[in-house]
Amino acid sequence: MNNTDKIYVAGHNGLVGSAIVRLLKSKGHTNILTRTSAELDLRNQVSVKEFFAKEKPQYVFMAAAKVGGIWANKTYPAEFIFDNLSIQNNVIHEAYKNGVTKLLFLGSSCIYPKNAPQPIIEDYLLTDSLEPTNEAYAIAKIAGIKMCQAYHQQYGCNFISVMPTNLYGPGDNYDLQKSHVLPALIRKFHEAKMNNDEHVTIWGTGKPSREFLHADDAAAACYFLMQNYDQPEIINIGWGKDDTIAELALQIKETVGFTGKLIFDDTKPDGTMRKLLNVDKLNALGWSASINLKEGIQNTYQDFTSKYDYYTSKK
Ligand code: GFB
Repeated sequence: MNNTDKIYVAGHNGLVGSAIVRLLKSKGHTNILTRTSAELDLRNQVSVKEFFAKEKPQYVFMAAAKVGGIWANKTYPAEFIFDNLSIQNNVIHEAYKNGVTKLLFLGSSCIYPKNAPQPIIEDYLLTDSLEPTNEAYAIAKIAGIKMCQAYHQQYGCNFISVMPTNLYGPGDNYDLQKSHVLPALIRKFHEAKMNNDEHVTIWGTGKPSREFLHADDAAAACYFLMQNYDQPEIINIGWGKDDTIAELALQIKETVGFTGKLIFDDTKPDGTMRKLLNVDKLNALGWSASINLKEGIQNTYQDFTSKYDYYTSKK
């Protein structure tokens, strides 16, 4: 990828897409193509077709997706499957039609079976049933992987698929219902501290574990793989360490400076008990993560406080 090559970052306002744009700019790339969802609805086949025909990007980071935490996935499965299938069908197909040199498709660790042996290697894809709370989203992502592989097999397209673990960082969604656990807990602890509340409620038992990777690390891995990985087989992106939700809550509590108690609401779903990725394949290529969870939480908390007025005005 040369600095003047035209690079389309689909989903540039999202958590990973915005991190990819920051990274590309810092590396000196000057021809970055972006469109907001208001400017280009990626679910609309005709609009995507016209966009690719006019702009002819050479590289595509496919980071556009409808995403959300456990509650959003469980509550809106139809939207998760329809929006994601439509977005990826349109972008991947038009990338092929318009001769894109290389496309990187972002999947998710939830594509693996609910009870996969840990840490999860890439070969476990489609070996058992999925976690029910996010089955619709996972099926869409699996379809995206298979589509990239089919276009590689039939048309020779260099379309790769990467599977990041649970991501967080600046630019995350801090909505209390629809977000993922880390941004939700940052907000809950912050508001509890401001209101002098006695406790914060954590969904589920606190026993499930998650591997949390900072979005800047995820973007760095995507950038590295765009330049160093040309295989149709999927590749995991993570850092090889996980924490229980209870441990995460304690770390966020400390960073925010909340002094009250934690209450676990076991009427809320735990989801998958563990989904730690095996990242041997990525490490062997020469890339590993560098932002530890403590540093990442501090950095994300700063991002949240800088946007707090925006979030409370939407309440
Ligand atoms: O991050 P999260 O929503 O998604 O939840 P998943 C992770 C764990 O944190 C679950 C618990 O066990 C939740 O019950 N949790 C505790 C909370 N308190 C909260 C809270 O206030 N908010 C949230 N959201 N969770 C998603 C999938 O699964 O992960 C997606 O639904 C995707 O498809 C994404 O794969 C990466 O890790 O369970």
